Amino acid sequence: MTTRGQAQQFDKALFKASVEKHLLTTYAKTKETADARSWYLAVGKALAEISTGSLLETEKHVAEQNVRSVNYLSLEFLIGRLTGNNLISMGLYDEVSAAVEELGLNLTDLLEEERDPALGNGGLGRLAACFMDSLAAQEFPAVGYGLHYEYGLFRQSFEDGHQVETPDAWRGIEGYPWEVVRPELAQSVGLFGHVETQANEKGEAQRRWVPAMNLEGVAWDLPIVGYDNKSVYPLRLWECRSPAPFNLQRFNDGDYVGAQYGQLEAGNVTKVLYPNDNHDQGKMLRLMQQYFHCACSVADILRRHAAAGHSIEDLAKLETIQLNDTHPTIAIPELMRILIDEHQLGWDAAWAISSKVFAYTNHTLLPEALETWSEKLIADMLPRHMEIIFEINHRFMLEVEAKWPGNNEVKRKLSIIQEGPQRMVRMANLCVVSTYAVNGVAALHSELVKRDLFPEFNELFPGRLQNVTNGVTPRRWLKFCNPGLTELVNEKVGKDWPANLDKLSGLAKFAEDKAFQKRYMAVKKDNKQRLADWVLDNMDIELDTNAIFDVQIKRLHEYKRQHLNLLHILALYHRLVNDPTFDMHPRVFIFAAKAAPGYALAKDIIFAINKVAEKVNNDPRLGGKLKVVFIPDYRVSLAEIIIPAADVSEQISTAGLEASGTGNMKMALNGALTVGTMDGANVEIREEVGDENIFIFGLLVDEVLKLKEEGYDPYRYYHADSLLRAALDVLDTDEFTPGNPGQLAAIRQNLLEGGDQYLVLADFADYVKAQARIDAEYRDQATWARKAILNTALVGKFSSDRSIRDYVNNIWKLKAVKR
Ligand code: AZC
Repeated sequence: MTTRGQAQQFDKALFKASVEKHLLTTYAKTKETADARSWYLAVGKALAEISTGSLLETEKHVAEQNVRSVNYLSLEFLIGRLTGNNLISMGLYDEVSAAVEELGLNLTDLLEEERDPALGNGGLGRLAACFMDSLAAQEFPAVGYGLHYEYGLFRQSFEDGHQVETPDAWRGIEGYPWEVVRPELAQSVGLFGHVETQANEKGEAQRRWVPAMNLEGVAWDLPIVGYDNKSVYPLRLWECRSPAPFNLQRFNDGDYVGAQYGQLEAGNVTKVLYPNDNHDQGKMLRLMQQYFHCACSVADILRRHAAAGHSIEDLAKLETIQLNDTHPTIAIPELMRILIDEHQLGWDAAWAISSKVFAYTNHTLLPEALETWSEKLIADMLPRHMEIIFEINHRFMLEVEAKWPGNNEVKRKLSIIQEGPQRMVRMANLCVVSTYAVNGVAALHSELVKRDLFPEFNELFPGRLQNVTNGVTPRRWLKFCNPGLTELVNEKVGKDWPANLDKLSGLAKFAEDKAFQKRYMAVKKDNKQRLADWVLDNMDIELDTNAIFDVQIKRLHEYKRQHLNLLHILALYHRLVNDPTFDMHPRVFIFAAKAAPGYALAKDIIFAINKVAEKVNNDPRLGGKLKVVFIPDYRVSLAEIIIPAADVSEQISTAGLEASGTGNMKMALNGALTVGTMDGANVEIREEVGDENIFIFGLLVDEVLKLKEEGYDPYRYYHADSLLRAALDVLDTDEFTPGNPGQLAAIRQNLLEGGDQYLVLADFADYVKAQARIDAEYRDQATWARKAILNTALVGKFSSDRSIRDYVNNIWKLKAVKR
């Protein structure tokens, strides 16, 4: 087979020499003193030598083509381990495996030495990583811009069932072998201070920001290696270094600065990733992170643009900036400031450029995740930006007045500034007003964005609000993580599906083929064994691979309803213990999830699942039919083991609240059947795989709204359903916390007295029914195999390559640059 990509130039002897050189000179180890970690580091460095070379060549090549690029701005990139994935993209997996074997090493073991770079919280950050992978795979010119956090998402362990958080120093002492520092790209970032008016060269009044202090932004590049091609794009992460010595004169001019500086000293701006998913906390240091990220990134984009010889007037022709949620919104006034104050463009000329540069992706309808910043905070930290935001809003309000004359209600609703005792800046409104495209992340979500979140904006700016359904990279989420299935698929549909996932549909014709069903299920069994081995080694729990592996892996959040899953487990437990006529196929319920450290109920739910697990896993009355496993420290590398082993994929959010979901796509691709609500991308997964091959339950979006409007009463369901009552009431006893009744009562209390905001009780009965269908259908292995195969075959749409093509064709308008 002829290999393309990086593999062409690979020379095994040279590579081995490079590994040995790095072992000695970079990591100061001899072959005798080297441990597995130093070998992994040396292999990583040797590979990074290749990718860094390609990165610089790609950068040069793209700049010479005078083509349009996308700049993906995100506070989070949850990339996961790079070594295995990059080997696959470089086409070097087998070659390097052979090379390290000659050095007396095992590649699989070496890969385990890599610590996940966990520079994101959940779906939004992982999506950014899949998108970078798909941009590089299809060679659409792109730069990813993020932050170089010293500590990624906290590491999670359990102490007596409670979540404990510890810092995640992902780079270790030696640093991360794949990254390379780019000192020549450093940027200076101002903060605080005041705004002056000066006369410019033409004698006009010109506003100018005089920051009170400056931060230094240092660029680190991680290579995003194009699959089976020679392009490598940068993921450029900004590290904040201690600011240059303080300007005492300015310090003495304004006393408020001193106060701010004290806070800054407390921590470097890029010290740590904020651990909130779908929740906005409004902390000053977070705003500083956001501005620091945007200022460095915008400056770097303008630097590239100028270095390629382009004029500022052509910026929107050559660059587009995608805002991953509102976290990088401050990039908008930052670009306006630079255009007006530094390039001395008039407002209209600046706006004409800026409003054609930015596009915005909305990832959530949850009100607690929609960012607002206090006007005062922005005005203190970024006084010129606040002026610009006011001006954008002023002009926008004139547009609203023209469209709806005299309608103050609509003005209040749409205004970027939210009035109140404390005026707040609504970042989502600023985005919708200032961008040329706004997209939701699944068809249903995008409809709700138009219908419920931004209906007037949709009227005012027809066509601006769009949909791009999310996707996942098939390289990491099938080829890399599931070698068994990959081999089977290669045999049936050929080897080019990782670059064209629609090819998987060729599997459908084997869905009824008994021999193929057997082989497909044997692969699943092997993957379940791999997970069972991991669980035995790390948690000392034995799992039966004949059981149904039922998986819910995602951040812990009430709207995702891990507690609905728990109530079902409690119902099964109740029936197994109390109803001699009840039988079920053995099932293992697998959870993995981190809870935001400040989210008390989410932590209560983790504790409850852990306590229930302790009891049921050791209860002889259950005859081994029920096991519950909460795997600690959920991360990308764990997902890579869990997902291929899943039989059932739990996607059970309250309808209307999960914008898309992407774990649902990964599990369907790996042959798990979804039990899910009509929410997010579940709706489109059902469309693709067919209603017979998915277990849909629960209230629809409009039924949820109607029920809430009518006045939802959780007690109605509690009184009407004895199984539900049993499941809830046991939480008030000491069944799972012997001697300590009431330790799990917060969940029951929240659902009953607390009003059950997420309608867990309303969906319980239908969920139990869907689960019973799963139990029945799994017993017929041929039927189950057929359905699982069809899931793999029919989810080609959910490749992030397709998502990126949707962005490219409908929003960014890029052309591929093939190297
Ligand atoms: C998530 C959504 O909750 C999830 O449904 C979606 O699949 C994912 O984004 C990618 O689009 N949102 C977040 O992680 N965070 C925020 C702030 O929305």
